Amino acid sequence: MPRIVAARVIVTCPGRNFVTLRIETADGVHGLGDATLNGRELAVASYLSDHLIPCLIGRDAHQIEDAWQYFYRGAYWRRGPVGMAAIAAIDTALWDIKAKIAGLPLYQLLGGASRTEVMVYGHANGKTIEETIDQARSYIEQGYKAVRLQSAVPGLSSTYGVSKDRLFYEPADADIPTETVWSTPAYLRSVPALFEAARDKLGWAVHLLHDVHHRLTPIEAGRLGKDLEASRLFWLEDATPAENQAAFRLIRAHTTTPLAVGEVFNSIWDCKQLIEEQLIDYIRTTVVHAGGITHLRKVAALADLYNVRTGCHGATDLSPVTMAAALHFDLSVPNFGIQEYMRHTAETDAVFPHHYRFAGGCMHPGEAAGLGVDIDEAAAATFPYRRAYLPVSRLEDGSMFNW
Ligand code: CS2
Ligand code: MG
Repeated sequence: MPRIVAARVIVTCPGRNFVTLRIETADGVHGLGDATLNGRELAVASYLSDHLIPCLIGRDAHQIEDAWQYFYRGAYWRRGPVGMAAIAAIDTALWDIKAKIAGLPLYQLLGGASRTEVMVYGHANGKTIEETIDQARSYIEQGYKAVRLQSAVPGLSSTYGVSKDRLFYEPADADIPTETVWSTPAYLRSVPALFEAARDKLGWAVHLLHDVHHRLTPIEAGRLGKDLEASRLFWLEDATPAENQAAFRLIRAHTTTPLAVGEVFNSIWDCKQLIEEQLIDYIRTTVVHAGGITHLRKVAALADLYNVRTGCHGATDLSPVTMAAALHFDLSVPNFGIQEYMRHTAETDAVFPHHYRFAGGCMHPGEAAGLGVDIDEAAAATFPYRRAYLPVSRLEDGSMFNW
């Protein structure tokens, strides 16, 4: 049996922080898992190094499900973003090892390919509606079939999803959280015009998406969904904070605009009601934040029973290890919807050489054994950790709000 003899956590910051777990077996096969939690990276690094790795050494690397159950039930304190990201990293690394030993690309161990390629969406954003649409046009020219649109809200000094840099959007931008100001009325006035103009300029063939990023009340979300119905969005994401899953009943009662939720979820329990009551259309849970491939497959299987499709999160704060694992999952899962793809920087790609490729609006994980991604530890060491927080958001009267 492939006994685990070593495991270590690699923290690197090629433009942004990433936390990677590397597990090695007695016969020299190694696997990688992403453990990055944006703004709280060192918490997961410690959870792995100080608490889980001592229990990993000596285990049979083939026993993936048992490892998952051991670290989930064995913690006593279950669920939560830190612990589940740590479990996710172990799970992903063990799947990488198992596939390498089998000499197969991971998707072959997940049931084989259910499609030839994975449709992805890119992020178009701008300071004006025109700038946003121009950037969307450039994505369409690159072959993207789906584009997310985020435009600056007039009157606000900054808006979620609108980057300073043209292509790489990284919100974790300061070593003490940046304070941003939010106005829901101004936002609600601006979004319908963005999508009316987008359909007018870009036509109806391209899938258009939008991320509300947890900013509305349920009734405001119902109103926005109704206002956007004529623009036929592919999805409206994170319309309202989802701790109260029942809140989506109200949104569902007011609009047929498809709803996507789940990037901040870390277990099936966070989305069980949303799925079983068909309150959403896409589940956004990801490999790195929802307990790894083993748990994500269970979320997808539940979703499949209720006509909910996958739409895995794929922002720049999820490392190329997650991107690779997600693409193997996406290629195989029966109820695939779409995959988010925010390109990493060249320095990140240099630290994480990988086989996945983009072409014609779609991606494929490649045919290398395992995940098809590695980490160049010498390159990683040249980018030391640098504390960086996501911003916080306040209303104009100073009340704390949702970023
Ligand atoms: C966003 C994320 O891509 C998305 O849908 O919600 O970029 C999110 O803001 C970041 O992952 C937070 O770290
Ligand atoms: Mg989002």
